[in-house]
Amino acid sequence: MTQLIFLGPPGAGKGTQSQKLAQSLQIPHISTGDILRQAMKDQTPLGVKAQSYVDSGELVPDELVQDLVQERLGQADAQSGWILDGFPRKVSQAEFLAKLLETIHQAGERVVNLDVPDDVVVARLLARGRKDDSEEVIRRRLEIYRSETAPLINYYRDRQKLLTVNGNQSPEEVTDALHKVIAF
Ligand code: B4P
Repeated sequence: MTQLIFLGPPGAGKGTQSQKLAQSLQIPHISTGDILRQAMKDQTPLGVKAQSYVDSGELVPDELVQDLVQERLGQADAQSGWILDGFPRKVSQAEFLAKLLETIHQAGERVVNLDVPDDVVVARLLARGRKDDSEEVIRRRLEIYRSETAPLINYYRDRQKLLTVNGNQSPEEVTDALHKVIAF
């Protein structure tokens, strides 16, 4: 069963690559960012609560994303594998996920870290121009990445779950490199 977590700074290519890989492996692509954006668009209670955090580049409170991940991983199509894109984003979320996977007897997750320098991700996000891709918000998201998310690299390395891929190449080259590392 393939269980993959994508890690990397905003704009590293997590969404781009994890979506493609999920399609080729025929397993669900679970993006907390996409789920939150859809909820905001539909103005659901989750979306209303998440809006100000996402717009300013802050992380949405743990309980909100943890609940949605727990619910999604419990669905029928996630019982034979999944790719998590954007979760966990901090150590408390990683600890929550570890406990959850233990409870549902799915403990074989591996973590792909997409490595891309700051100047490259800023250029990519400015070119994309999503609502939360203004220069000020991108700067805040990078700060939060460094303080909250980057510690997960050591967290998963210490647990022998970490695979690293150079994300600073063309999307096709990143895809090839990804297929190679997950084949082992
Ligand atoms: P996300 O949707 O996860 O936003 P992201 O990190 O910017 O996405 P990603 O890294 O996938 O972008 P991609 O590279 O695909 O989160 C948005 C917000 O939601 C967060 O700021 C937070 O508020 C909230 N949130 C989400 N999860 C949360 C959690 N667990 N806890 C709390 N809050 C949470 O795309 C970037 C651009 O680069 C694209 O235009 C793409 O075409 C381009 N690109 C990709 N690969 C490339 C390559 N190899 N070369 C050139 N360009 C490339």
